[in-house]
Amino acid sequence: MTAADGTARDGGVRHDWAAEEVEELFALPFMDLLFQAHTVHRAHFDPSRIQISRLLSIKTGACPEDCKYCPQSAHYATGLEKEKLLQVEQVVQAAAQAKADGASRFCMGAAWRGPKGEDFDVALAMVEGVKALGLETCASFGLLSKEQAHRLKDAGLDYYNHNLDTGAGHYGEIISTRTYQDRLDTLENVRDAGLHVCSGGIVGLGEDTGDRAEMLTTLANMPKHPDSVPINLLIPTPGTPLADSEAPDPFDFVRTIAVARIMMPRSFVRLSAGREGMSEEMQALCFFAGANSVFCGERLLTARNASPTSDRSLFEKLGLAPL
Ligand code: SAM
Ligand code: DTB
Ligand code: SF4
Repeated sequence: MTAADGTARDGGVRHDWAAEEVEELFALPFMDLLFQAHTVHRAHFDPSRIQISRLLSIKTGACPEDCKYCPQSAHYATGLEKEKLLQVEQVVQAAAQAKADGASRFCMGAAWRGPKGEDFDVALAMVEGVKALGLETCASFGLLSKEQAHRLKDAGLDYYNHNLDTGAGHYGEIISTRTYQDRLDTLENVRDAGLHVCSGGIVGLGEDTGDRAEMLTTLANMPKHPDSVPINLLIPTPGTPLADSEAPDPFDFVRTIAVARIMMPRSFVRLSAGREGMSEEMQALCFFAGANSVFCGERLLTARNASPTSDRSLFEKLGLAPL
């Protein structure tokens, strides 16, 4: 929709961000940026509630893709024990436990370029089984065709996670086995099938502020903002090309959350991978900046997550309750 001032808005939500304007947000004095982000956050959300998802790797390791950050890529010797596709009952059991632990959404990830053959039928049965427990369902299975997106929707899938990972200009430094356009096409297929979109990226891939601004601009200028925007902090994994990459400045990470919140005011912004190594104060700053979703549970897909005990204690101290 085009507003009277010529900008593309939908009920106050913009889809016409210019990269320079976004870089200006990143360049604001830290306190001004946080104040603005928190104000936007309060206008759209109860700042004391967070959405909690639980992850499970349904198929681990031996992935044909060469994403330079990933412990599961077959291109790098990360020492990860690869596993066959789990059985439907194992996944449904894990989902029931996640529900008992307070998760509202169960996200199944697979180390695939995209789903294929019989494995896809099994994955569809997993979605059906998890949905039947009354949980929201999410899948992260890689590239999807239009038909696959529709089949997932029909099986009861609510959300599909597929990240842009970084800005288009930096992308070629990180992945060579699939293009940026492949990712955008998958997101279009997901959106067109009526699934909720979960898409974000990683901070710490050697990108600069311009690359971060470019990624957020691409996300916010989509026909509809992703419902969920995961911002991952790189978990450096020995054996991957990014194992020794320099950790980003923590305040730059918080800035990325804040800018995402301002640009996509109605989306859930997820403080995603990397919480395990973050202080409580750093996490609190991220929540203040507008993050209102996390993954809980001992593990993410293969990496350790913040422990459930430390999460319980942190959420209590901050007065944060699950949605
Ligand atoms: N194979 C599917 C794909 O790539 O779409 C789904 C699983 S993949 C592990 C999902 C996302 O996890 C990636 O897009 C990336 O953003 C994130 N991720 C993977 N390894 C990571 C790491 N070491 N640190 C932070 N995020 C990571
Ligand atoms: C997302 O953005 N982060 C999650 C989920 N989507 C699938 C995955 C994080 C993976 C971290 C590394 C690992 O556990 O292997
Ligand atoms: Fe495979 Fe996904 Fe890891 Fe890339 S991020 S190597 S596609 S599991």
